[in-house]
Amino acid sequence: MTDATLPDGTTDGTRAEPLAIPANPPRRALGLHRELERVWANDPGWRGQITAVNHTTLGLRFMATALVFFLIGGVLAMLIRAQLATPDGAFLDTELYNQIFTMHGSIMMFLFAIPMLEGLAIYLLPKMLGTRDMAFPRLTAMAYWCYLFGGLIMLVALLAGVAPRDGWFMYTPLSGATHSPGINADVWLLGVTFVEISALAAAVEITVTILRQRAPGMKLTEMPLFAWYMLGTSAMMLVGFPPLILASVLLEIERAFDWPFFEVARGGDPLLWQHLFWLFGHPEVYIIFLPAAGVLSTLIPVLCRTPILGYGAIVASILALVFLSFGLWVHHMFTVGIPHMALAFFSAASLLVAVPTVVQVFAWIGTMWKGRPELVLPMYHILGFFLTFVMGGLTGVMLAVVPFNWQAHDSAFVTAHLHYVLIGGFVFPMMAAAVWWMPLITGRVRVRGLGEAAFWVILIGFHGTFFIMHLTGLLGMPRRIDIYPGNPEWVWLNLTSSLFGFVMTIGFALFVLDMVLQATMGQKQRRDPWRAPTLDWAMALPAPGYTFASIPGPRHLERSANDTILPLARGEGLLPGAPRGRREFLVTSMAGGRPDHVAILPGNTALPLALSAAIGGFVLLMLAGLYALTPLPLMLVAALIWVWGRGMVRPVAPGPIPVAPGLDLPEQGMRRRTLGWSGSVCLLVANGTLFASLVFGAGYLSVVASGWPGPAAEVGPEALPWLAAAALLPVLVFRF
Ligand code: HEM
Ligand SMILES: [Cu+2]
Repeated sequence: MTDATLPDGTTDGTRAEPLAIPANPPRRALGLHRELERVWANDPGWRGQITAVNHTTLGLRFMATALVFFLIGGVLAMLIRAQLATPDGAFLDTELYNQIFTMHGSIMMFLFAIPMLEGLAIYLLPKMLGTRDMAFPRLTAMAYWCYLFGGLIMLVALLAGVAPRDGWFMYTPLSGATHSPGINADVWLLGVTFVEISALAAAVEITVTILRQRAPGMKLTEMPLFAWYMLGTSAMMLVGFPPLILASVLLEIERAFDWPFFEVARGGDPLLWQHLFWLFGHPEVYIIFLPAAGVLSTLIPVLCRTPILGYGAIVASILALVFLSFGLWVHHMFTVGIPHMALAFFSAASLLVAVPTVVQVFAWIGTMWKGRPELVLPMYHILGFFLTFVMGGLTGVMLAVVPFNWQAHDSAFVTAHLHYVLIGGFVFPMMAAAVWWMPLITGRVRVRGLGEAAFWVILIGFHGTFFIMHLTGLLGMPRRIDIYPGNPEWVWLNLTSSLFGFVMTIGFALFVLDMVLQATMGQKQRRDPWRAPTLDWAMALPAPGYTFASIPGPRHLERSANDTILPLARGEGLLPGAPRGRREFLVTSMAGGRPDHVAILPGNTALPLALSAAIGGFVLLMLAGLYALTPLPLMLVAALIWVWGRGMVRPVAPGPIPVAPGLDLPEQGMRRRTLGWSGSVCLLVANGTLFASLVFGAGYLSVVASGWPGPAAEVGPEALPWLAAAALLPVLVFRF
């Protein structure tokens, strides 16, 4: 086992002095570019569509697909507003209306917001951190296909009229087999869980890339704030998604095999679903908010030409939000008959979470105050965020107060609140991000005018639509009703709200048009238009798939992005080019960012697509009720995982690899704490949370459910060990 030998003879992680790594001799940039393109490019033609594993391609795919789902969710929203424009509704019957609002909410939360932030992180993080790709490119590709297939299954169900219809949070007993016959609810349970495989995979990727692949010399405490936000987000995903995956599996087993987890009469309890759902659901809103806040913390200092105020305080508030948001879930259940002590605790905790959020808001305002804000389009969207999100936050504080919550629960006031925080806290920052990074993606700049007009139309349309819904809610209008013939006091308000809804839709259409025009006809631009300091701009535009011709070293981190483009393109950084014809990048130590070893990545492959398709086969057989056939795709999954594992075993090149003058590093085969090791730790955390949720469920039912433990299920205890053994089989095959 050889340790990394640094030019000063020290080994990694033992010295605090700044890392001094000499530059590599400069080479012809074009030669380097060609060498790297040969190794990193996607396969040509349609093959490239199915075998690509590169983060630039996949990040863009995630974002483009999420945008399409946003537009579909927006059309459903317009159908909702059209229906609510008049008391007797328009053309939707109750069944269809229920399917439409359930799908609107589910699409926006699971198929738009989460994949959009994953796509942004996958596209940006390697560029911002100074590495060439995400830690596990094949996993990124599998995540994308699982997302796409899961989303398509739900979309086809909507078009076939069998979409879920029990609301985006699918409360039992409504979503149980008795009250929700047919496959509608199963589409949600299996479709959303399919998509969540993608989210967990992305969370593992993001965590490991941030902790193990930063440019040499980039300490954890000095990394771009966007990386801190994404680290907090991915940690929350690893812990927050398993409770919902477990709940969905339990409800699907109850619906398919009649095991009573949520049925009171047979020892279950419907509130168990609510606890497990909101243990995921509340953290999810911060999983959506944090990346958006990360965008603001990245753009505001650049647009104000001054360093951000309170880097440390912002990092502390991110960590506080990560922890606090797992202690609030009951504020979604204040009306279900919770003991007053618990109500008081969760109400106080829900008020408390405003503190770390406000710390960030004041840091941004303070930065704008001490800087010279430039009023360009991204700043418009940032100001739109401030106005809308702060209003949403304030109604959130109102809803955290139990007596008010008891009045407003399940009313249009709550719908208004959630749109103020989701559209204000996520969509506006994402629009700012789109305008900001479009030049990096396309190598083209936009023409002023259309985007600015779109902003104003969206802002006015949004507040016209949703501010009024606070009022209809306070006037007693419940959410999720398709007609309201007996309430004349809601008529004008709803009509006005719907008209503004269409105004907002026109605004979003203009925004998308502006982006399409920029991508197709915008003026070509080779350099960063914002004069930003972060590494994501230290490359020629549009960003190449391999990102850096040589990995930025400590000297490059101290200079502005524009000044480092050429030295890096000429190979003066570390590990220049691809002399061994392999996809290589550096793995660095977790805290100090000291170079540790060279990782070698797999190339283009269709394996991720095959694996996702096999999982999709299992989902479709479950939906069709062909349970006896389901072991077939599962065996295929196990076989493909085995092939995947085989692909990770590589011959070890003799001796360390030269990455810079006087600095040779071992490759991954000679290291124990590889990226794979870090990835397994992340998976163990998610697994541990899944198990903890199971223990929570058993504990909850044994304490609360009157009929627990209920009559023995058909599949008695004697079968369980065999089932567990069967579940272990893929792991054992993979391990050995
Ligand atoms: C594009 C403009 C949008 C409009 C006009 C809109 C409109 C609406 C309306 C009127 C409802 C209430 C349906 C009802 O209770 O009967 C609703 C529900 C909902 N919306 Fe939106 N929405 C929009 C965008 C979004 C976005 C961007 C998100 C999330 C990122 C979102 C998430 C939700 C959720 C979670 C629900 C609850 C669904 C349920 O009750 O099951 N919406 N939306
Ligand atoms: Cu909440």
